[in-house]
Amino acid sequence: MKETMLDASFVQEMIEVSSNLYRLGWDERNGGNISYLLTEREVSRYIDVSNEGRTVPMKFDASELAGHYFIVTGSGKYFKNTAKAPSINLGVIRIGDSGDNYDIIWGFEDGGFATSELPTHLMNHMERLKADPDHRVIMHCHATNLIAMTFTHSLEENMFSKTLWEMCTECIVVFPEGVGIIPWIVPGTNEIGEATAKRMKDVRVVLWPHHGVFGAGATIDETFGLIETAEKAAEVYSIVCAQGGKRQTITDKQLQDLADAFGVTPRKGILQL
Ligand code: 2HA
Ligand code: ZN
Repeated sequence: MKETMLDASFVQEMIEVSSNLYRLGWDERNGGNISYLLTEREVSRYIDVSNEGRTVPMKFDASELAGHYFIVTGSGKYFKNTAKAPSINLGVIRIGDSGDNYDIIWGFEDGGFATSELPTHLMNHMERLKADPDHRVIMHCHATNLIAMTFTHSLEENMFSKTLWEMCTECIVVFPEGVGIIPWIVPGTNEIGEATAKRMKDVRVVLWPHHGVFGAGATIDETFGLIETAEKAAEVYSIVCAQGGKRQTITDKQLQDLADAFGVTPRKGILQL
């Protein structure tokens, strides 16, 4: 029997990760969105890519990504429902040659569209592809403790990054470049996309204060793992504060020793040695 799109590993990965994000409480209601860059070869194994599909206009210039394929979560769709109705909650899109529209070539079967955060996703993909030729995934979620920290902690990036590094030994190894933080901006806009993409030039985790987090990576697993690690550090921070604050910590010298042992370079200006 011919394989269908539902057999594709990238569809299965999207289902698994949306279910995990929901189960962890980071994507309530229609919260969160994911986009995953695919090759034409991966897509054409399951469907005829010469079909134009439904064309949807976009209000920004994505011509750098013309002809690129992505599997994306749907606007207004609930991660809770992805596993039971993948072809309604997910879609495969191809960016049009003019860069100001996309074709839906699979999915969104109820007439739906790609995520409302598509501007941020595509702008982030453009930046991350320049920084990392293996880049493929952008993931947004409402990670609870990271959001909470944006109310109680300084929003200065170096201070925020340092606190996360201190909360779990693995953090500096997983995100040695630290985190980016943009100002509060209305979601779904080109403006928030531009601000996020600007930070994505040199970091793979960007916080949206009082809203959530964006992560970037080469695979779904790696990107999820990155967000999971930052959120775990934020969870430890919440518990440390609830227990009355730090009495001891990982020192700057120990953080540098960790970086040396794992061959990573911490963002300059954070460790005071
Ligand atoms: O898709 O998370 O930021 C819903 C959101 C918007
Ligand atoms: Zn959101």
